[in-house]
Amino acid sequence: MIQEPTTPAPPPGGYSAQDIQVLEGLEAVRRRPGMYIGSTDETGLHHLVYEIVYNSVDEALAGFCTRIKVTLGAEGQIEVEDNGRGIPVDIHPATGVSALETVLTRLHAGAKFGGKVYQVSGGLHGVGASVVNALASRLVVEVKRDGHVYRQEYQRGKPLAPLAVVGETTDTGTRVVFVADTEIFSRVDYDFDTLAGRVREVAYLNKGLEISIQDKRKEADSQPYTFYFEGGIASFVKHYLNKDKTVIHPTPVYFSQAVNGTGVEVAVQYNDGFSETVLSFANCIHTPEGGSHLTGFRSALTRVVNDYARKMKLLKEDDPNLQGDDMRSGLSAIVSVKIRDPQFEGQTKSKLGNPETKGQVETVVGDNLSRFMEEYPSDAKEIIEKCMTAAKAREAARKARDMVLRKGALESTSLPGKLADCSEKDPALSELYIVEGESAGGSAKQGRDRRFQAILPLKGKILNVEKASIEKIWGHEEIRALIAALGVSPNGDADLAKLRYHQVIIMTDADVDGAHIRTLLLTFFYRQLKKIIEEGHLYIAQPPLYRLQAGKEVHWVYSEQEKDEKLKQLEDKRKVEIQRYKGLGEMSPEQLWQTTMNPEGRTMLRVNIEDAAKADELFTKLMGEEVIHRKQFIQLYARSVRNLDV
Ligand code: 0RA
Repeated sequence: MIQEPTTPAPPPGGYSAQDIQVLEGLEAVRRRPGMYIGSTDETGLHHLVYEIVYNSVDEALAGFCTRIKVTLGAEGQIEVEDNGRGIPVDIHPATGVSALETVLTRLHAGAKFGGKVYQVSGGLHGVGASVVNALASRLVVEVKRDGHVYRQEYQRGKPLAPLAVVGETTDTGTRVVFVADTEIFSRVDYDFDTLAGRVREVAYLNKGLEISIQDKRKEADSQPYTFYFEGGIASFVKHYLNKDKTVIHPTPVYFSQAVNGTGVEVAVQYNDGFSETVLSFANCIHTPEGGSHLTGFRSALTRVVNDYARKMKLLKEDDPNLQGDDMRSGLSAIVSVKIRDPQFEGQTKSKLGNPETKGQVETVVGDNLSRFMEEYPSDAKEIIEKCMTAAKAREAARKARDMVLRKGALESTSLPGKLADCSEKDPALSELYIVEGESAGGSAKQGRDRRFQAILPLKGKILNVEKASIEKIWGHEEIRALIAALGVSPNGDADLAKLRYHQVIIMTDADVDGAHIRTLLLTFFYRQLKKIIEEGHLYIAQPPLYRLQAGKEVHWVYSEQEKDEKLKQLEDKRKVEIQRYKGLGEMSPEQLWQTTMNPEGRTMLRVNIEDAAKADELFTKLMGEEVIHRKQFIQLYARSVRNLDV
């Protein structure tokens, strides 16, 4: 347990220039936490835990730690314990204080300080522990090494006393306990499932590492969840990505190899579906925007498949090469690299930039994949045939598209009949509302500002994209109306120059059906029009859940919590009339405009790639070919189906 603080005495000789620098560094973190952890909302809060866990993962990557234990305690307390070598405690020559204190108080003095100890670092910015320390009202660190137990406590980043020996031991390891500062974080409430999910992912990405997580907030003797995957990312592909799918070769192709200090680990397994799920990671950090590691993987895959297909005469002399897209259908894969100095770029800092990584991954994947093809010719043949089928489908789709184009259905001159277009012609100023159902569509058409808001009502549930082949997607009426309205065509040319609206807004009911249709649409965009999401054009409208009326005063509220709060405020005085909105169609056009569509007051959520990937995952679970899994999933989640938000 953390004890009550005592004010630290100033050091005997007064503060040195170096001390002042340290204090200023930590103060900078407290003043602008967002710069260091992204945000101070729930995401930033959870980030604190990850930073500490990553430090222990680094120790595991270095080969000295096999177990990490994460515990959520009462009053916002987080504990992370590992069985590594223990953070060094000797006096650090550059700072004059223990290496431990240096790590916890100097910015950019993360695990990499001291040079070559670590090959890689999992921390997002490599600033880890000191940032967490600065943002923690209390932090205790305990190190077991050299026969002793060392301990030091901090308050908002400042040591309360020098490092002290508090016991003897034959073990080694590091234990960090911290409490996030409520001066920085308005809500210190961790979501166990979020943390457990991430911890599980980290365990998959570090085979042989055991990570357990336990929630002691309500019951002190709750069961810990322990994650340990001997097969690492190969298990991830087999049991997670391909869980509800029929695979075309029983064992994932798996290899792990280092080149020039870069660790490259890849697992690949094809299923008989049409869509692709490739997740890439750099130092255990998910990179949904891809980057050089993914590019290297794709180009090696294309090359190896073509070479092998030629060699085995599966591709005839005058057949054209298979294209990168042909390798994607039914592909499930994980590409994980561990590199010395990861550079994260892109809109959400989730794209790996390091240029040298591309060639390194390409080499490792090229060598190992061609060896696999030689050693497992029947699996290789299945994979090649799958790619060749995709190539044929691509050709058929091109023909189908040409035909549709010839019919004029996709030309911008022939917009779908049910689109109520806006008069604005500049895409940057135009909005398209995709609305579920004819009646809601009617309200939206009447309620909108027709100068810049267009409405496209979609009939019922759109096509089940997962099961549909490419030709079917193209033939589907609702999809054709949607892409014709957008002015772009899926995959083939992902050129957004012709996109007719720069804000594409999905507006569905606030109920389970609405959530389902939203999942379908997100999945469609994710798989067929990813660019629209990547460039930040896709949004989700937020219609209110309730209308509260007290006398002449009307309030719209958007969540259960907001309703309860507002009711408390209003009910003291008057009788409040509560009306719940189930469907958009129940609102009058004026109400819809006022609450959901008027740019002056509306809230919209911008969809990022990770939201869409989650929708895609949920969608696979719900719609996947295997009915048994679907049943299990629905039973498992039936009670929380009201939270089926994506
Ligand atoms: C630097 C050097 C050594 C260990 C560590 C850092 C270390 C850091 C953390 C953070 C969490 N758990 C950790 N475990 C170890 C190795 C020094 C040596 O014994 O040679």
